[in-house]
Amino acid sequence: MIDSKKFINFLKINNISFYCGVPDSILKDFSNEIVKTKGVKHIIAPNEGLAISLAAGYSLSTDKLPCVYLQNSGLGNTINPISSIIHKKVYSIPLLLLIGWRGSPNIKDEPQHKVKGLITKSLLKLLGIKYTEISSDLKKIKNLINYAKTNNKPVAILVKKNQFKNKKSNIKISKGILRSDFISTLLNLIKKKTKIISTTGFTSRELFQLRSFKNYKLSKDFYMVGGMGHASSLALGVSISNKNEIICLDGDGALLMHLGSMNLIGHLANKNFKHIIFNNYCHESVGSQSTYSENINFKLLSKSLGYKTYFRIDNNSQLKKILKKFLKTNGPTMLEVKTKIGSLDNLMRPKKLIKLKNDFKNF
Ligand SMILES: Cc1ncc(C[n+]2csc(CCOP(=O)(O)OP(=O)(O)O)c2C)c(N)n1
Repeated sequence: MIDSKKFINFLKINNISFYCGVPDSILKDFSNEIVKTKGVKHIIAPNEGLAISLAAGYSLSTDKLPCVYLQNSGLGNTINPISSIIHKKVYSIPLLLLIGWRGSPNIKDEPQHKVKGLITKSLLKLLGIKYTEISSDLKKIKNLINYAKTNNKPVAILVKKNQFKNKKSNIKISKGILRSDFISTLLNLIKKKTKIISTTGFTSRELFQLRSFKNYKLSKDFYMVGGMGHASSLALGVSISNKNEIICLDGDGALLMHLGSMNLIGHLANKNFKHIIFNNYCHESVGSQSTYSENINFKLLSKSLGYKTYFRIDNNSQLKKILKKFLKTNGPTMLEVKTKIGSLDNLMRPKKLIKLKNDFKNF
């Protein structure tokens, strides 16, 4: 097992002191450790493509090697800036990628990770990125870093599950209501034919678990097990050609990942579209790293983009009253729910995805 603190020290010795990326559960300990490390610059980016561009800008202004960390599911977001800016045949900019390798062969994982896991190495090869798997043999990594510097090319280190030691991190104290309390109340109030599209991470897992255990039979859900940041666009696509009420359950991290979807919703969505944001100011599902969303005014943002109304729930005492009002409005409407950190115990994961899809379509 690799100790994140020692690994970051090793990178420091190799003159790497700029980090940016999108959080990942495999790299949780690593990113938490960077936050504690003095003398480094650390930026949590809204999506992996932007992290690449930030790092490229840093490299241009300092001539030092930046480190970009990401889950392999975010490799898709990096392909454009890597192939059209960073690549040896374009501007030839060196980067060190640290990639959490979900779905790596022979390790049990979810279907959405299996697909990307199997093609991760091939994708890196296609992009011309030399890589190695992390190990305690730091000489290999040192050689890779030197290769990036001398050839002005991106290189990558792949990290499988449980390769970084997982130290306990302090649980943040936060205000608001529990996501699961909100979902239970919502499931009791929605109409029979309402469709819910839920975002990646704990939101989909909690919705699935509450449906399964409490046997709420009304409505059918579509769980975005992958495709982080795409729930609202998928929901918009469903709503345009469907008369039923469509509710998108989103996270602040996921919404910020592809914020352009809000503009489309404001511009195009019909009155059946309702957008709920669980704002806990962090990526709770992968370790509660900040999303920098404390200062966003979702009221002004949603109104300026064409949403008709905006509601906010801060605590349990307001929950039912405001939720009922929100459900009665004509969309596109936004409801921001200040959500406190904490999720159901023994969280389940949506299974039998093709059946779930067919149920959703046929409902
Ligand atoms: C493209 C991509 N990047 C990173 C991840 C890893 N990931 C899964 S859930 C999640 C956090 C989502 O944050 P938010 O939307 O705020 O929801 P919360 O976890 O707080 O409920 C992240 C970063 C991913 N699944 N896909």
